[in-house]
Amino acid sequence: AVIGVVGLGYVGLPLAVEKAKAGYHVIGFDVLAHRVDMVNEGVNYIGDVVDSDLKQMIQTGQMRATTDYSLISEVDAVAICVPTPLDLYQQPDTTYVEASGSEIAKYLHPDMLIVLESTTYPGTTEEVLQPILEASGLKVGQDFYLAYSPERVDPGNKEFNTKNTPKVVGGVTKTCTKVAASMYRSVLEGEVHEVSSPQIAEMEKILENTFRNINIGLANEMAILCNKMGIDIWEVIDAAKTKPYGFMAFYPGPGLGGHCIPIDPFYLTWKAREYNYHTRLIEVAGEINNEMPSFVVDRAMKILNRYGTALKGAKVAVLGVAYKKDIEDMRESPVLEIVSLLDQYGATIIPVDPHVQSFKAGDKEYETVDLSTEVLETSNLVLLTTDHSAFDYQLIADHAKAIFDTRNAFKGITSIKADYEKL
Ligand code: SAJ
Repeated sequence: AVIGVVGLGYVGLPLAVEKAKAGYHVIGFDVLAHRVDMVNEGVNYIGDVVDSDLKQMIQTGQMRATTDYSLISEVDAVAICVPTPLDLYQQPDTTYVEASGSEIAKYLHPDMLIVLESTTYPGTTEEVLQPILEASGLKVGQDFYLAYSPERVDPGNKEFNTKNTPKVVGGVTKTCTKVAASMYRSVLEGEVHEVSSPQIAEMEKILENTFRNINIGLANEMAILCNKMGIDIWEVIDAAKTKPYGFMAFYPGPGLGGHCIPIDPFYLTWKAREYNYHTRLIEVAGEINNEMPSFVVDRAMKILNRYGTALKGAKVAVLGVAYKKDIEDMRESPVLEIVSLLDQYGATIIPVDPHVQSFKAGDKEYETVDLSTEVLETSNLVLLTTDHSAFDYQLIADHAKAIFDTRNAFKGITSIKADYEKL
């Protein structure tokens, strides 16, 4: 059978490789020609999330990519893995889903399966995608099958990947659910959990990520309070972790990054308004998480003041700009806001990140530099914002003047010469 994957990004590319490895012929679709070219050269531009087998899948002809959506007519099933961002007004932007749906509708044929994988508000599959597909004249559940199945890619996770992570599938009709579930069972190793509608599957994904967002917000609020009370929040969390049931550790940090956790809950907030409901918990957690960058800069200012050094003119080494450890993704990274704030205060920023070459923060471009004793010794303050494994924490501890650690990254380091403080 031939499977199509629309959208060759963080979700689509690994999924396409897994489907090809399972023996399907895979056609990857993307509107970005340079991405299509890179896939057809076996070049993986998504980092560790994509299995190294991409090149082999291309060489054996098992997988190929194209910008020509008319090839949808050749596929038996298609997974839509396009972005579902929030627009400028914090409203869900489903234009990519709609555009993909319109393209697919042009080439929709009997018995075809379409699965939406993009994280979105409950109702999208049936209210937005289904009408676009049925405009073809084909009827869902009879002529073609439509389901929703959320992606659960966790960048940097060495244990769980596209293949072994359990998958939830909800079809518009029972037949749709069955057809979709059997397609996933033929590709994935993990459990395929069938639910009674796309809305259940859409909502469970939002619950997963909202759960993380709110609990990170709790950890951040506790960190702010513990700082005022002179209590080590990290020791508190490690102690709470000894409870073997009913507690799950989340940690404070410099803010909430990534293209999912900070964004997905606001899909629910937006939809809830339709029912005149105000998702207060989500909004308050969002306020707390969004406050962390300025909290970090405020703490940095206080440390520098101990040396009579104003932020203005201070040299601040910012260690780690990716949104979380050991990945190169910068999307929504809270460090971008921290860098922009430091710049506004007139600090000189020395960005260090082995996974990121250059980035834009505020309206300025930055090039990262390598970590060196020179960088450490000439900086007034070292801000540890992303706890990459590649950093030599002992070197930093020995050569930095002052360190503000937002990730408890030095927990393994016993001797720290620098003036050390953590979140
Ligand atoms: N963070 C904290 N404290 C924590 C955990 C995370 O500050 O205790 C921060 C991270 O530094 C990062 C942000 O939150 O900036 C999000 O990190 P994350 O690990 O929750 O998530 P993502 O966005 O890389 O991927 C998550 C997946 N991760 C986990 O569940 C661990 C998974 O929830 C989803 O598959 C994915 O979002 C998605 O695509 O929805």
